[in-house]
Amino acid sequence: VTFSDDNSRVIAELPTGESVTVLLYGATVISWKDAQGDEKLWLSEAAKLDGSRAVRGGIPVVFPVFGTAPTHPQTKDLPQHGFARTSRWEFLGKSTSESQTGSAANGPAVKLDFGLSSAAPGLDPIAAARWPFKFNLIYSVTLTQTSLTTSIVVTNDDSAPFDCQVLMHTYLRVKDITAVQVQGLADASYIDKVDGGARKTQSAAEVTITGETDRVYTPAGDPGAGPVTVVEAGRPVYAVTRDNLSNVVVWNPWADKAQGIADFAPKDGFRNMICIEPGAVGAWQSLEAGDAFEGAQTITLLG
Ligand code: TA6
Repeated sequence: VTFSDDNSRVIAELPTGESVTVLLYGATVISWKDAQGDEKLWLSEAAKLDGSRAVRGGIPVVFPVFGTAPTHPQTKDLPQHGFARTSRWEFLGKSTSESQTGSAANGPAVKLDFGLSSAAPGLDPIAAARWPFKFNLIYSVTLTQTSLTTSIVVTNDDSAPFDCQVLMHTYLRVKDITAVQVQGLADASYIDKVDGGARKTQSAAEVTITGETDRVYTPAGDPGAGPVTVVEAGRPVYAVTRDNLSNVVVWNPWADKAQGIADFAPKDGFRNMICIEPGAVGAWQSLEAGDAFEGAQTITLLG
């Protein structure tokens, strides 16, 4: 497993060729390639990677608020999706599995750890000014030959409780959005943000994307319920499983919205992406002093 850690990103590669690139700005995964070098994430061609604004694409980390919460006293003054994705995280180090277990059965794996705390020099100044709680985040990115796992641990280091939301805003790459079906959300309740926040139930077994789609699903069963599967032209491509993240947001801006997003390029790039975003955003996670919240997603490559 090799690493290059210039001053902006960490790149890890497995001996079998798979790779992941994480920008320290936002601890944003900006690339995940399979052994053939095929990119699995969508990254806008106009994405800023210089720390001047949140990355458009890859896997932005959303914390402590999803969207905006104008009626929530603690987070109402925060920018959309919070400040984790606009802070410079610290690379805490890596661990590889073959050196520990050496078991071929599991295949090679590498885990990269990133940290952000209220005391961090790279913290977005907005955070300290508008969300003055003591906290610590550890974000881990684990690459294997067939999967990518991102997990987060939020710790309340304050003497007062705080509420937070967490979400991994994953932009999955697809060949043609019109040939995509999302399975695993049948019967799930959802909030339709394209229809004034109306509460609905997913009746069709598959979700298809035929226009702007922005839905916060709460699948039935426990937060670790079954996978959400992205099927393309009849072939399963990605399986997204969740650990302690009870919501899945499905988003595609479609043409008009993409046209209006300055850093969304090319403008027809909406045809090549679908956001499947595991998170804990349906309710506030209330952390008492010293409490911790942990959530994870695993994206498995199928077929
Ligand atoms: O996850 C869906 C969403 O909340 C959409 O409503 C849209 O705003 C998207 O996130 C992108 O948000 P951003 O702040 O990254 O432009």
